[in-house]
Formats: sequence, C-alpha cells, structure tokens
Amino acid sequence: MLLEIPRHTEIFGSLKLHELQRVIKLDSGNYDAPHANSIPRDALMEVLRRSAMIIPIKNEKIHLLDGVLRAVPHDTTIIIVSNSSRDPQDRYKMEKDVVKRIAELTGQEIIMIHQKDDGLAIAFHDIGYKHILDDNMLVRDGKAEGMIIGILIAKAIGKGYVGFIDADNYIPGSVNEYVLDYAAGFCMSKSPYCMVRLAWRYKPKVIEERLYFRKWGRVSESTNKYLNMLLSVCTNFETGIIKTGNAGEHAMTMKLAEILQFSTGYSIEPYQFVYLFEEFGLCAQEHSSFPDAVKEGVEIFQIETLNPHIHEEKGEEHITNMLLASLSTIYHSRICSDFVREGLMHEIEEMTGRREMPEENIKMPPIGNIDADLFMKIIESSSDTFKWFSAQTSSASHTAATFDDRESVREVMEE
Ligand SMILES: Nc1nc2c(ncn2[C@@H]2O[C@H](COP(=O)(O)OP(=O)(O)O)[C@@H](O)[C@H]2O)c(=O)[nH]1
Ligand SMILES: [Mg+2]
Repeated sequence: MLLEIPRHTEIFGSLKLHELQRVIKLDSGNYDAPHANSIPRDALMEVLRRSAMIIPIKNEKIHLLDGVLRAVPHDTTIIIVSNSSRDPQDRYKMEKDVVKRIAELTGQEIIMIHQKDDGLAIAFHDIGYKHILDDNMLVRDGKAEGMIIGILIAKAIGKGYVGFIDADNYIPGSVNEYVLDYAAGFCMSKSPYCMVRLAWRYKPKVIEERLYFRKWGRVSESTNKYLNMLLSVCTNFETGIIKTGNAGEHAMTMKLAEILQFSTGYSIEPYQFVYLFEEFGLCAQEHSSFPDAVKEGVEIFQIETLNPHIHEEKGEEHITNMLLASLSTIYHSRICSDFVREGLMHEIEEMTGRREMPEENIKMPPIGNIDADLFMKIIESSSDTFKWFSAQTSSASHTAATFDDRESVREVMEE
C-alpha cells in the first residue's frame, strides 16, 4: 500500500499526532516509492495475522452484518459483541446463524457473545471489573461496553492489535479497506503504543434525488472543532490537526488498549483523545501511571480512506445524542479551560435551546491489570451465548494464550 507521508505532526508531550494521510494506492505490490510511505504486502499480512477485528452490533440489518463478515480478511480473527434484542424475535440467534454459515464456508476464526449474557457479567464480577455492570448486575448497554468485552477476548487469545468495524456498513469493499488501512498505520508506527483512526473521503447522501458526496457530517465537524480548540488552548498554538474525533472505525495496539480509560456508549471515541491529552499531554507526564508509554511515546495516525462510507442513517435524535455525549466529554475534561467551556455551552444552547451541559459520562478504568485468561475461562464455563468458530485447518495464530480445552472449539464447529 502507498500512503502520503504526513506533512505535519503535532507533538504534545508524549503524544505524536500525525496529520491526515491519504491513501495513494491500496495495492502497490512491493514498489518502494521515494516520496510516499510504502508498506509491503507481507508486512500488512503479518499485522493482520496478529489482529482481531471487533464488531459491536445492536439490531442491525442481518444483510449488512453478512457483508461485513465477508469483507474482513481471512487471517484476522473476528470478534462480534452483540447487544441485539432476544425477544420477541431472537435477533442474536439470527446473527449466530449467519456467522456459523460464514465460518463453515470460509474457515475463518470468529468468536461471538451477547452483551447481556449472565456468564459475562459473572466473569466481570469475578475479575473485579464491576465498572462495566449496571444496577441489575448485567453489562450496561452501550457500544463502548461492547468494545471492552471484545478487547478482553482479543487479549485472551493473544492478539497484539485490535480494530473496530461497525456492523451497519453497506459497502463490504470499504470494510476490507479499513482493515488494511489499520494494518498500514501499525506498520508506520515507531511506538508500540499506537492508534489508527480513519476519516472518510466521502460520506455520500441522497439530496434532491442526487447522490451528493458529502465530506463532513455535523457531529464530526463540531467534535473536531472543540477537540482542536482544547489542544490549541493547552499548547498555545492554534491547530486543526484533529479530523477523526468521532472515528468509530479505528484500531490500536493491545499495549495502548490496555492503558486507555474508556467512556461509556458513543462518547468512547472522542474521549480517547481527551484521555490521551490528559494522561500524556504536556502537564501530565511527571505523574503518569504509565511511564513506559511516556517514554516510548503514543502515536496517532489519521488515514483518509479511498472508499466512501455508507452506513445506516439512524435519525436526528441519534445524531443529537451522539453530539451531546461527545461535547460533554470535552467539557468535563480536567484540562478544559473556561474559554473552551463557554464555546461548548454556546454550541449546546444553539442545538437544544437550553444552556445546560449533559452530566459527565461514566468512565471505566484501564483493563491492563485484568487477567484476560481467567476472564475467558469463566466465560467459557458459564456463558450461554459464547461461540467460538475456528476451523482446525485455519492459519489464524494464537500466539500468547493457548487453551487446554480447544476441544470445545471443535465441538462448536461440529454443532
Ligand atoms: N455491542 C453493542 N453494539 C452497539 C451498541 N449500540 C450500538 N452498537 C453498534 O455500534 C456500531 C455503531 O453504532 P451506530 O449506531 O451505527 O453509530 P454511528 O455509526 O456512529 O452513528 C453499530 O454496529 C451498532 O450496531 C451496544 O449497546 N452494544
Ligand atoms: Mg453507523
């Protein structure tokens, strides 16, 4: 793959924020271009083998999930965390049927679990991570909560990289590109603490019966503006470098995933920036709980995809809620200044007609100290919905963790 070399990089404490890079060519063979980042095919494949793609899903069209599953490269493990309804129609069962068929046809390793599984709640309870549980002692609703489950499973099966793919994507070819873009980002990184965030070249919409290739949506525009303002005020140098504040499609090294704090629901993505600013920005370094990351540095790549992004339109209320959650996460940051807060308040007033900032989003601490093998063992023994499809001939590698009871895997395939 050939990618532009970023012309500019913002350095903020231990953070390296690279400017948006465009994909010049998706498959460039092994051509070593003098004025671009050239990533050889083999290097991409090696990263894919050590990656898991996590698909959070809640009541999406089954056709869309089917397309997404077919698009993820074979050597990457897929982890589906579903919060879909089970009653009156059991949508999880429908999802499981599709997954089973694809796994049997393709031999790809696919793991799936339901977010509201009692056994999952028991696992979180027993390993002492109750921050993710609700008042009923089940895992709380929310996309972030689903993502954390996926990260822990990926850790247990020894993956070094995790990426996230939404289940409501209409273009399988785009999904295939996202996975390769993630791998390219990791290949460019000089630090083991690395995040890759994608920006769409276009997000097409039908306007007056014509397809209009829109560049930015309302939520991204506003979130990016205030994240840039937060950064500018901290460094005293104005910047517009952040273009991926709400990037649902993003990936990170397991080392970075282990030290991130998470914010609930849809606020998870913008909060990743806020948290990284707080933890690794200028003022925070001396007191960091993660001296290794401070020393190595945290690198963030932003890649503009070649393919357009077409996903399910979820309506105005969804957009407003997502924007409120994003802005609130910036407002409540401990490094947010009065100047930025005033701007945020004004934005919210324009949007809702009320001068009222939503409450602070729930935060969940880093998962680095969790014994992921134990977590997985508890799930395997007490979960009703956990399924692990893996053909014995699959080339997927389980590098760090191996399981005594791989028998159960075979059982699943024979079911
Ligand atoms: N596991 C899980 N996934 C969720 C939840 N809520 C949303 N999702 C999924 O998260 C992905 C992104 O959500 P979506 O509503 O499309 O948000 P948007 O694309 O950012 O507007 C989709 O695949 C959703 O089905 C949840 O509570 N749990
Ligand atoms: Mg979506």
